[in-house]
Amino acid sequence: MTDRSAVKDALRAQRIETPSWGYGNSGTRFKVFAQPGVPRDPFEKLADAAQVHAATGAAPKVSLHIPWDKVEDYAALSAHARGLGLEIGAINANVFQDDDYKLGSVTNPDPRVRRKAVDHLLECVDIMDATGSTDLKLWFSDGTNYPGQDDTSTRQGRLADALAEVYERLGDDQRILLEYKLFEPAFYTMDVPDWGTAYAHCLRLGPKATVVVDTGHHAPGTNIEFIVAFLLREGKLGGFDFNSRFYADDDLMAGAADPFQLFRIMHEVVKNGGLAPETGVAFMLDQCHNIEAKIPAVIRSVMNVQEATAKALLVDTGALTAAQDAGDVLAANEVLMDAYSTDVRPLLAEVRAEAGLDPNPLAAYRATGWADKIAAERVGGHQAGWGA
Ligand code: LRH
Ligand code: MN
Repeated sequence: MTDRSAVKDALRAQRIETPSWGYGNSGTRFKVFAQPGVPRDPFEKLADAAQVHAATGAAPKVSLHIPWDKVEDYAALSAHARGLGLEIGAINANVFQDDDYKLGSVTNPDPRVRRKAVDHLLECVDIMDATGSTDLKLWFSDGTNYPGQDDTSTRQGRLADALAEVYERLGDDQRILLEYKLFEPAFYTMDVPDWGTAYAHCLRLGPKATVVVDTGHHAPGTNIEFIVAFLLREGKLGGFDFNSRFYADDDLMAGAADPFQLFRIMHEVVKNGGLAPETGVAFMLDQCHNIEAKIPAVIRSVMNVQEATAKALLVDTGALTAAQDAGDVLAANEVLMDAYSTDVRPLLAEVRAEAGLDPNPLAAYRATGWADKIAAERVGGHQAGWGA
C-alpha cells in the first residue's frame, strides 16, 4: 500500500487509547517517585489525557481501571470526558490488589473469594453500561509460586466458570478483552500465561471474547508479530497493550526499547486488515512513567505507534508478495527493511499540519504551559497512583 494519500488517510484515522493510570504515580517495588502536578482523581486524569489528544489529534479514548478510577457518578465522569472531546474506552477490572486474592481471585480455592472476584467483574460491566464503554479488559494476576501449590486443571475450570458468567452478562455491543501474562506476580504458573490459553478460553466463550496482546507479557525472544498475525486471521485479536521492555514487564514507552519489533507488529496488523475499524482492534497503551514526565511520555508513545504504523503502511506489498512467491528471501527482506528505514516523520508532520495540528506534538504541548499550570494548581490532596 504505497498510495501516499491512502497512507495519509489511514494515519489520519488511527486512534490510540491512553491509560488513565499512565497519568498517575507509578514505580517499582523499590520506589514510587511522586511528580509535581500529578492528578488526584479521574477527572484530572482525563484533563491530562485531553492534552495528549489536543497535541496528537489521535488519542480521543481513555481506558479506566477500577477501583483506581472509582467515582460516585460514572455517567458524570463520562460526560466530563465528552466535554473534553474524549470518550471512555476499556474498563479494566482489578482483582489483584485485595488481600483476599493472595491465592487467586476467580481461581481461588475458596468459593467466597471466587464469588467476590466475579462480583467485581460484573460491577465493571455495570460501569460499562454507565460510561457507554464496550470493552471489559480482564487481566488476572492469578497463579501459583510453587509446584503442588494448587491443581492447574481445577483452576482452569474455575476460570472458565467465572468467564462464562461474565460473558453471559455482556450487552450486545460489549465484549471481553482477555489479557495473558507469562509471569509476575506469580512465578511458577499464571492461570492465563500465554496467547494459546487466552485464545482457547475465548473460543470456548464465543464471538464476544477476544485476546489482548500486551507487548511486555512474553518470554524474551517471543515472536509477538506471529501471535498477532494468527489472532487476526482467526478474528480473535481484540487489542493491544502497547509498551516496551528490555527485560520483563518493564512497561516503558511503546517503541522506545524496540522500535523494530513495534514496526514488525504493525506490519502484520496492516497486512491482515487490523487497521480497519470494523476489525475492532483496540490500540491501547499500557505504560508506567516512573521517572519521566507523564503527559509528554504518552505523547511520545502515541508518536512512536504512529511512526511504526506509517512505516508499515509504506511496505510495497506488491513487491513483497512477488518476492515471497518467488522464494527470493533477500528481496523480500529488503522490501520490508526499505519501509522500516524510511524516515516517516515528514509524512506525519504533513498529516498533522493538514489536520490543523502542530507538526510537532511535543512542541505543541510544551507551548501550552500545562505542565507548570498543573504543578501550581494541583497542590494538596492525594496524588493518584496504583495504591498497591
Ligand atoms: C498487568 C497489566 C494489565 C493492567 C495492569 C496495569 O501487568 O498489563 O493490563 O491491569 O498492567
Ligand atoms: Mn497490560
